[in-house]
Amino acid sequence: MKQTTINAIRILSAEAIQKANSGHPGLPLGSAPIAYTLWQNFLKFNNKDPKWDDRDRFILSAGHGSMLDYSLLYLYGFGLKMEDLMNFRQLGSKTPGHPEYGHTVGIETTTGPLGQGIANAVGMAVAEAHLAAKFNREGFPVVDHYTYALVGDGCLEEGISYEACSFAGTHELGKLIVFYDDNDITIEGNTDITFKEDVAMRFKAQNWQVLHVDLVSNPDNVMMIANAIRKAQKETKKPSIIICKTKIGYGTPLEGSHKCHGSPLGVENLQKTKEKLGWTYEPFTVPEEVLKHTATAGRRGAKREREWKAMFGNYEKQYPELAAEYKSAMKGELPDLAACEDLFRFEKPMATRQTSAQVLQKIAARVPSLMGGSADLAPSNLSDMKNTDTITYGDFQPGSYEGRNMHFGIREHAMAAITNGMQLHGGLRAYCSTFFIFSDYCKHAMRLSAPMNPWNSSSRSAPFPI
Ligand SMILES: Cc1ncc(C[n+]2csc(CCOP(=O)(O)OP(=O)(O)O)c2C)c(N)n1
Repeated sequence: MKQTTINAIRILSAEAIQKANSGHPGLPLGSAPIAYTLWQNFLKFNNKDPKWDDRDRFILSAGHGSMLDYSLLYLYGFGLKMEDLMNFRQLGSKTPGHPEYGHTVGIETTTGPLGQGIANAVGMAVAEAHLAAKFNREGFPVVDHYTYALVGDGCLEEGISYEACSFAGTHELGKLIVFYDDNDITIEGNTDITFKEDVAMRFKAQNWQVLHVDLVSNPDNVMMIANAIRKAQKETKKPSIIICKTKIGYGTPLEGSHKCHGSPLGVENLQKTKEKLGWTYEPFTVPEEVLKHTATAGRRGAKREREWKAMFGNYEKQYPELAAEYKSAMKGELPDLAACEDLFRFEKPMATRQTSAQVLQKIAARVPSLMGGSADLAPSNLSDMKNTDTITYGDFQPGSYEGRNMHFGIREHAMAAITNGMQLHGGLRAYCSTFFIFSDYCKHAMRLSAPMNPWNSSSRSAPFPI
């Protein structure tokens, strides 16, 4: 069933794009075996409870390949129906051109602007590491999951990925695993015209584990992908990038060409693709055996959630206060800050950064899930949380992930997108700061946080309002 399921991902994606007469078939066709291996064998999820706290996160950073996401969400039972795939890119459908958080069940963040997703993934891995350090106790791995992201050449060309990946390597985020769909093609042609760097050396220099899988010489070799994922999981002190050599538009007459990056294949080429892949089913039809096969992954996840809940029940008995704090944090609960009469009470007129610092300290003391920092300007922005002049809430660093003060480094763009990822993960109230003038570097990530609105706890408790 392995091969038929990989081809189901490919054909569903290509058919939906053809029907919409718009979309990006190249990425789903080339990276289907990567997505299949991950979702079928590794990704921890319960499709009946898609917001289970301890699920693995999967982020399609190359958001233009959205049909990959939608085919997976259909096949792995997240509630998308075949007619949703048939309505790809139609107004009001659950399958918009790029994946949107809060709109389609199972989408962890809004992607499309290249590079944002990988930085969001770094933020989710930060959140996981912090919450694990804070809440896990011997025998109780309450927070214990991976963050996976799939990036293309575009994400790695974007400056934000240098910032975010440098941060991730420096902070030794070992549970972050990135797949690089290395197909040498972007919109204007071969990456040779603009992107020749040695990506492996770049990531090694940033303190990542670098792994390779050659899917051009070994098409659809699930075993090789699975081995790489296992190695990535074993490395706990470094994030991992699995550089997967792939062919854009695999199986089509246009494979390897930028012509299949962002246009439907065309009726004739779609037919030829089906013939090459041995796909004999009616349009928008998936054989029953494929759905039975993918359902096994759903059952595995449901079992893992049951086990997790049983473990959490015991944790609650042994650590009632910690468990209560965990539950409150995951629900995004806040104390009634408006009722804190002294919140905006100051003894004398002060510079705004000083009043801001005073308010921050008061909120930090009342909101234990508050976590954040600055892009190397904390002493000027006064954005560190301190509970006395000498004792702080600690720094988020390797070996002290329970620290609440972050040092983002001079990386404003990634800082804002990492903060989005931290908040999207759940369990935190994330903030970041810099001088107003430098906030221009944050704008793209700030723009994305506006429609996602993960800071709004009512949208979090009813996660998929649309
Ligand atoms: C910030 C940003 N700039 C430009 C684009 C437009 N765009 C969409 S896809 C793409 C090329 C991406 O190439 P790659 O990541 O290699 O994807 P593939 O060709 O493998 O599908 C570009 C430039 C974008 N989505 N985001």
